[in-house]
Amino acid sequence: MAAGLPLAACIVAFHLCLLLSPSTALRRLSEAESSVARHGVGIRPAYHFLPAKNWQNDPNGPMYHNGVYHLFYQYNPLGATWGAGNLSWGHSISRDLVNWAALDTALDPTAPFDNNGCWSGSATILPGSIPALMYTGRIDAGKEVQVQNIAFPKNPADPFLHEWVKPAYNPVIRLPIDVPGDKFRDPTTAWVGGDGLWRIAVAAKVGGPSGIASTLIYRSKDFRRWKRNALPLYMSHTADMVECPDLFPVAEPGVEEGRLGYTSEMASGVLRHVLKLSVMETTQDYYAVGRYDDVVDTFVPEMDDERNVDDCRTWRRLDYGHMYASKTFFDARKNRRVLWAWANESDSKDDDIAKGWSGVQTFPRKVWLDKDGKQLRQWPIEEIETLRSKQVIYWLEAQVNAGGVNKIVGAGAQVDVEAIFEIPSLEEAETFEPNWLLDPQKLCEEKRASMPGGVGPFGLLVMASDDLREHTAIFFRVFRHNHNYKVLMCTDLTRLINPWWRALEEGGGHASRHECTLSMRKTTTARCLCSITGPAS
Ligand code: DQQ
Repeated sequence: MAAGLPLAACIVAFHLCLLLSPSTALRRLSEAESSVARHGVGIRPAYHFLPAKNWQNDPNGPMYHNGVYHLFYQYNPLGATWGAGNLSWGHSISRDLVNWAALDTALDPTAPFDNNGCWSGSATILPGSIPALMYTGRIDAGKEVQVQNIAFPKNPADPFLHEWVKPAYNPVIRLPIDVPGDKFRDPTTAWVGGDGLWRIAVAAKVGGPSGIASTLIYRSKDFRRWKRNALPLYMSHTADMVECPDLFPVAEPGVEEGRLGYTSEMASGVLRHVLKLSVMETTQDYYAVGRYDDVVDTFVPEMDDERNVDDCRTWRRLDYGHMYASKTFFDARKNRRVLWAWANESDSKDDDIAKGWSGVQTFPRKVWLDKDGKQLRQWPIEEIETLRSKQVIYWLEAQVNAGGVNKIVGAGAQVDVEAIFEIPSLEEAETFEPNWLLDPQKLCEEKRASMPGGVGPFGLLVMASDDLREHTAIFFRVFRHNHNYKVLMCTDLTRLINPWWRALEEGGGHASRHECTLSMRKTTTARCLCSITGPAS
């Protein structure tokens, strides 16, 4: 892989650390891979979590329990494609959220109440330190019926919780009469309200096929018998179907994050919550910061003017690009909230079958409320840095207004990049138009990597061929906004030739037509951390 720098803006110094080498544990799993063994090329990601083979999608039931992190995930044991009826819960464990060991699947579609798939759900740690998994069972009853089930560890004293049992009294929540059979799923982690009752939220479309996208609340005293609230936590008349809801508390600016606790702990100072929804029609995750009332169990988003409470598709995006069905958990080891999400890639079905796997989990990220009190901030957990073994530092001094590319040699197929750009003058920065905030991705599409601007684009070309015909641009632009500046970060994948096709020597020439904004920051210093996986060079 060659990496370079398009110097199209007024940067005078450029500092780049390339930090190489994936986790040995992950690599060990990878090497067992059929695809790598078959083709002898190291094209599997090694920084990101993925099972040894086959399809994975949503992260399920992440938790920290008795000194061990657990990650479950939607997994098709039978192949590299989705396969709705085959879906199981894959299960891996870790001491540090970085090095993972794979266990047998925790839940398989074997019971009458889940015979057509064990779909997404969450973990809750019950009093007595007993973890419980709540998940959607998909029943083939002539037509699809979704229900909510529960499972417990077979041996709660087993430190790794290898085996899980599904009580025969499942389902614990049946399909409501006003919800279509295929629109009732994805229970959240449970929490306790002021009345001492458990609550969970479940995504549903209420009122028939053209009903209302809702997040229903169920309450229970014993975690077995659940009763639906009359009012949903939230509903949208504009979105079609929402999935994988996630409700969690956020610390007000100035309140120590460690006091946040689990969703059930309404620590003083925790006055606000975040509701995250995955919207099926856009396959994107959106969130709002707002007020959750635990007497009536409703969530009222606090909106900026240009966003719409009812249309959750106008809410803030959790991220851009290929990222969906995210889920957080409270990490009691480090007193932080950690987010996982499915990176649903862009390979075709045929490519997935050929390579033998599909889907990665994003890095686990720490999330917290920004000091503006309106948006979340997030950053890969610090443990990720332990994957870095060889550090390569570049200082590039250049007068860059003329544009150009500096080639960095010696980068590997797996790198973390930290780049610092020093911009001596922001005089030329263009004015930011407020409505751009609603869709920064569109802004990236309109102002492509090749389009000159006031300050920017500047950035990195990664996964680049020597002649630069093939590359992925990660680029920045600085805008003037209300006596301050905003930095727009974009990736441009339009010149990407899939490394998998390349590895197969199919001649290349394909281009994935996708472009996205990765983040919008308010500072004049863009700190970016990119993890890049490519074919072994
Ligand atoms: N994926 C699961 C569903 C969920 C969807 C099935 C979101 O439970 O709604 O694999 O990606």
